[in-house]
Parts: sequence; C-alpha cells; structure tokens
Amino acid sequence: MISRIDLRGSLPGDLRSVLPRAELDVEAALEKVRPICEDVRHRGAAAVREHTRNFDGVELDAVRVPVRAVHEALATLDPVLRDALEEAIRRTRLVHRDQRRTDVTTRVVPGGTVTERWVPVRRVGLYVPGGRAVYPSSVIMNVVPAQEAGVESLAVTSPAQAEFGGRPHPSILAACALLGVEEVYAAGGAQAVAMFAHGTEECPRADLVTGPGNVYVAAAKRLLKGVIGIDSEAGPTEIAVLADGTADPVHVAADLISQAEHDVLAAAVLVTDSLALAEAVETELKAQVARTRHTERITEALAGRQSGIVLVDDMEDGLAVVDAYAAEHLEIHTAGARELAARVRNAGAIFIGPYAPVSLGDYLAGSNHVLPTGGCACHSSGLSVQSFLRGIHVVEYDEAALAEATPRVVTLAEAEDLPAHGAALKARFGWEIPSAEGD
Ligand code: HSO
Ligand code: ZN
Repeated sequence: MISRIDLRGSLPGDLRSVLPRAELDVEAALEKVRPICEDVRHRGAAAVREHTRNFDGVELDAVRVPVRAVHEALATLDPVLRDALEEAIRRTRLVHRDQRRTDVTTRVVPGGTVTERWVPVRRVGLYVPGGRAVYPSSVIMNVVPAQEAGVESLAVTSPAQAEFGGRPHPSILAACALLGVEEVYAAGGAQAVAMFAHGTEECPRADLVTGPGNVYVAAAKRLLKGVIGIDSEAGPTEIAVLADGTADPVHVAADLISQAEHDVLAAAVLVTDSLALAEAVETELKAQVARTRHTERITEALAGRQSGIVLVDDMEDGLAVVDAYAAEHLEIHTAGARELAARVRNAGAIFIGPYAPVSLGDYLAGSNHVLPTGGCACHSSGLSVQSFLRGIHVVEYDEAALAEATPRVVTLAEAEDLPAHGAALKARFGWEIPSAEGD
C-alpha cells in the first residue's frame, strides 16, 4: 500500500525532486475565490451570508454568533472533554508565555541608541476549519499565542454547520468560551478570509488572519495578503519518521497512521537505513489500518504519491533526506535520537524518541500544532507569540552623535546619488559637514 523509494547506493543531487510530496494547486483555486472576495469587499455581510448559503447550505440572519450561544456551548460541554481542553490550554500557555519578547535597547555610539520595541498586532482574525475537520484544539493553538502576545481584539470564524443550527460546531464554541473569546462568526472558506480582510457591517476589519484551512482558504490568503497579514498557507498534514533498526515498528506505524488520518492528501514518510524495520512497518501498517476507524481515508493517504518509505544507507544520508524534505512534523526513533535531532535543520517541529509522538504535540505537549507544510519548514516556523508581534525600531540620537555620523551618511548618500539624504543632516549643522574627529 505504501511505496518504497530506494536511495541506497548514493543520494541524488536534487534530493527534493525524488522525495514524495503532494501537489496542492492553490493557483487554480485563485480564480474561483477572486469573485467571492470582491463580492465581500463590495457588499459586506450580505455577500458573506449569500456565499454561506451557497457553500454551506445554511441561511443565516447574522454571521456573528450570539455571545449567549458561545457560553451555552460551554455549559453543555462534556466535562471529560472540558478537562482535556483546559489542560491543553494550560500547557500551551506555559510554553507560549515563555516566548514573550522584551524590548532591547542597543547603545550604538555615545548618545545614539536603537530600541527594538515589540508591539502586538491590534486585531486578529482566527480561522478554524469546520466540516470533517472540527478541531477545537486548533482554537487553542491560534488563540493562546495571540493572547500571550497581547493582541487586544480577537475574533474567531469557523464554517456554519447546518446540523448545529447554522453555528460552528459546539466544541469550537466551547473552546472559544474557555479561552474567553466571545467574538465568533459562522463563516468559512474564502468569504471568511475576505470578511476579516475588508471588514463588514458585522465584523470590523482585522490586521492579520491566521489558522489552517482548505485550498480555498489558502487561495484567499494568497489573494488578500497585502490587504491583511497572513500566517502561512497551511497545506495537508505531514509526518516524517527518521528511524533505525532500534525503532519499534508498532509505534512507527501507529504514528504514520495518526497523521494519515487527517486527509487523503496527508503525507506519511518513513526514512530508514534498516530494511528489516521497513518491512516490519509495512506489515504493521496493514494490520493497524484494518483496525482503525477511518480505514479508507488512511489507505488512500498512505498509497498516495505524497507518502512513502525511503531507504538510505545510514543515518547521515537519513539526515540529508529529512532536511531536504523539511517535514511539518519529524519524529526521530534512533539510537542517540537527541544528538541526531540537534543536527536537523529543517522541520516544523521535532519529536524525540518513543514517548513523544506527533499526536501528543497535536494536543497536549504544550508545543504549537500550526506548523509549516509543503517544505516551507526550510524558511518558516510554526505559529508562536512572535507571529502576532511586530518589532519596531525606535531610533534616538543626540546632536553630537548625529554630527559624528554626518560625514559618512553624506558619503553613502552621494554614492547612491541621493544628495538630499545627506542634505537632511547638513541642514542641522548650518550646511557644513561636521568633521569626523574623535574616531
Ligand atoms: N496534526 C494537525 C493538527 C491536529 N491534529 C489537530 C489533530 N487535531 C496539523 O499539525
Ligand atoms: Zn493531527
């Protein structure tokens, strides 16, 4: 069911091109979402309601969910689920609280300082998927870093669900209530991103939109970035496992299956130097997939061209492969896993050893589960407090420090044929270039 890619012997120069990966055609979706976004820009809430009727089959009087309904969802939440959500919030908050930044002032020269001041984004819209993917855990992973960053205005949107009276899934509403978020909208897809980007009568515009969604959400983010800030365009979930002969095939197979469970396009990749492990994992996959609930979806994900077992000669080659792949999640099941993990350059998150599976990170490790997919881990990080902050440089120079800098500024400005830049400094010193004495 899962294909093998044999890279024993020597690794190809362009490793990326031989590794399995899903192709997500965001470009094709762009043309579909463009008219929707335009419509929301021109007609506001009426357009959001109309597209909600067309796509979600729900007739809404208002896109905003009444605050009362948010609190009611919490009141009727199963207490065992409430306990699990509360503990997830507590652990996630612990980790994200430690990500807060403090302003740093650098004394560049006597009388001249630059301070980096960290300022939260004022208003953020958080997108939470609906439909098959009802993830109250994603509410936590988006809201907690925004709150810890000090974002003052937070709104959550999630698709309207016909079976819940046109509101988002009750567990989404309950998670919002637990986190103290009362501004919730029943909108999904491109119209929800456009609602945040342009604002409507019901929903003031936001400065930033974050959160995973389907290909239409990704396309709307791509189209509207500039009008609104975005996090990454999250694609289907990925897990890579780097394992040697010491790994337990039962764990490895279970973890590959756990992420394949998300989507037929989810990727599960095993990289190993042990043929015996590869064979044992194949056997385990067959046995475990048959026993799990979403057999069809998982079978399709594992058989897809985005998944595979990559055979390498040794762990050095294994490292090269996982770095080239740049997985959203990377598990390491090898002897000396921690040392190997320290050498990995590209991964959204790394999970070390047999007792740190990705599923723990999805819910309760304290780490964030909104992570870069599609190879973007080679240049981007997952969601964090930093995602909701801007670093503003505040420059303060006194007269003597500016005088000291003037000759060099004038020289650099002349070199760029921008004499007025130099003149702006000279104007302060009677148009003379102060001497650069004292260097
Ligand atoms: N593995 C997903 C997150 C998630 N898993 C939510 C369960 N619920 C992407 O990192
Ligand atoms: Zn997951």
